[in-house]
Amino acid sequence: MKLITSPTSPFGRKVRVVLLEKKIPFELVLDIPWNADTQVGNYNPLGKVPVLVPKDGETLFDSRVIVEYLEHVSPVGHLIPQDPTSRIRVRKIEALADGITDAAALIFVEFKRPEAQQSRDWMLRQQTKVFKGLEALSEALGEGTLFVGNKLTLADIAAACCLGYLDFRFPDIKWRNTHANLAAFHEKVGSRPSFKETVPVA
Ligand code: GSF
Repeated sequence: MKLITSPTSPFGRKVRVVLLEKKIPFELVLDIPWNADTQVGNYNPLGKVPVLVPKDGETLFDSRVIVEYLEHVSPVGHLIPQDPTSRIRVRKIEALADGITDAAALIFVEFKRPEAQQSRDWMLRQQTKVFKGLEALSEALGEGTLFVGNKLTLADIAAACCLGYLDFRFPDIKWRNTHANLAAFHEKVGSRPSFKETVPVA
């Protein structure tokens, strides 16, 4: 199967980490959807990465649909628990982490527009989501070392990709100073080979 993503996409990173953790072989196709020569629109009408192209079967997007699919095709290293309560909790943490990432990505895109066209109100609105989201993420982790149970889950992967993205695009957000538990979590999960191999590069 082929994974189409950009080298910096936090959502693409989430899928790459899942593929690596589940030891599913894949071909990485790098495509930056903002570039004029992008082919992403041929696979996803929304023009966004990541996109998964299985050997046989339908092309899939977005990252949440892709990880659900990967969980079905490979029984190796389950990342979404079977038990409904834990499963919903994992997916909720994923939604929270993805939501923070989305808000941060929107700020980054807004920054790239000419200064006169940038909306301060819009950026502040997104910034509030990032800060409130981080508080909620920290509260959800509490004193634990992982988000749900004592085995790596999709919740941990999404959260670590989110924190890694903040480090990459917004090093001035000193989230480690305000959320020591997230710092310890990121240090531990980020040291896994799947995370080291997928660190975003500009
Ligand atoms: C978000 C994908 C996304 O925003 C998912 O896959 O989970 N909900 C989706 N992709 C961005 C790149 S990034 O920030 O990861 C993207 O492809 N943007 C191009 C555009 O035209 O918006």
